[in-house]
Amino acid sequence: MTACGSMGNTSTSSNDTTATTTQEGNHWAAFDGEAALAFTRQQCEFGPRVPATPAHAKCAEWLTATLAESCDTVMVQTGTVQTAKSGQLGIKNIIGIINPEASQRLLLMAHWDTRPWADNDPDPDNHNKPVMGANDGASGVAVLLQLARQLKAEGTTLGVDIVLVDVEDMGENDNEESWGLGTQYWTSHPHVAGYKPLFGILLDMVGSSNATFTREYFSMQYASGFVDLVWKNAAGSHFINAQGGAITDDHVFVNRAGIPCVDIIDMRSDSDTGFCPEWHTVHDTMDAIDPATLAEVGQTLLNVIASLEQ
Ligand code: 1BN
Ligand code: ZN
Repeated sequence: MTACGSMGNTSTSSNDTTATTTQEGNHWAAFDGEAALAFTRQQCEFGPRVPATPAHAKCAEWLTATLAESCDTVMVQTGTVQTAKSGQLGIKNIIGIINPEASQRLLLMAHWDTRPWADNDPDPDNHNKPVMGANDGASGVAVLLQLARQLKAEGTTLGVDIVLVDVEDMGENDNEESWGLGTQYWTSHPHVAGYKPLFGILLDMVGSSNATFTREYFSMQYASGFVDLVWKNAAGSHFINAQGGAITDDHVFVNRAGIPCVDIIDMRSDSDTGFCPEWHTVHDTMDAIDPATLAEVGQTLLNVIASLEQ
């Protein structure tokens, strides 16, 4: 296994929370992991963002306002989805658009909802308690909010669309279609008619100090050239240049809709679930978030954007 960040043509900064590797010739300041950590915390301060709760509604307003500080246009897509266990639910997909006139576009996604049930918790008494989702939800959103802020501050010629999808995490085992409901709604109701970015990148569970980001199976099936591009631009030791497991995450529905999409997700070959120990437990809290990992993921996105600019 090879850590891409240690390959040639790179330069490294050693500050704790910007401990990332930038591609040579890259014009960006180092991605600010502490700022992304603060965005993670701000989401958690609302409480679990379980659909149809006041915390979810308040967080939607905050996300919309925060994206509006950095994006040229913000759209909130509303709709209704049918969940596996909780009937029909209203959704909000929150979309920030940077450089709307640019024809070359990159899609960036993360889910902002959190799971109503900590049903992987070792203690069965917690199975009906909600997940805080510091990692599973807030971490990916936080990296994208900080990325948008940096793009606004430093400028880019690329078109960038940040799609924060709702109701990803109300699925049930052995029912693939029950996951990613906000994304499934968005793929059948794109925010722009005929929407066709170059490709997409999904962030999911990108905040753990022990994260391993391997080349996820469905990303390789649908979008291997873009997986190559992302891993070539990867910053730091959490990106492992090896085949990973398969997961029906939001990117699968995006790929099925004809947009190549790569999942950057922390999957663990040494765990029974395939994920980190906090996954779908009441322990998915700020204690499990490491700003250095957030910085590596954000820096990787900056490197990819630099490689697409011109
Ligand atoms: C990822 C994080 N997912 C939920 N939380 C998606 C998933 C789909 C997980 C199927 C397990 C099985
Ligand atoms: Zn989840």
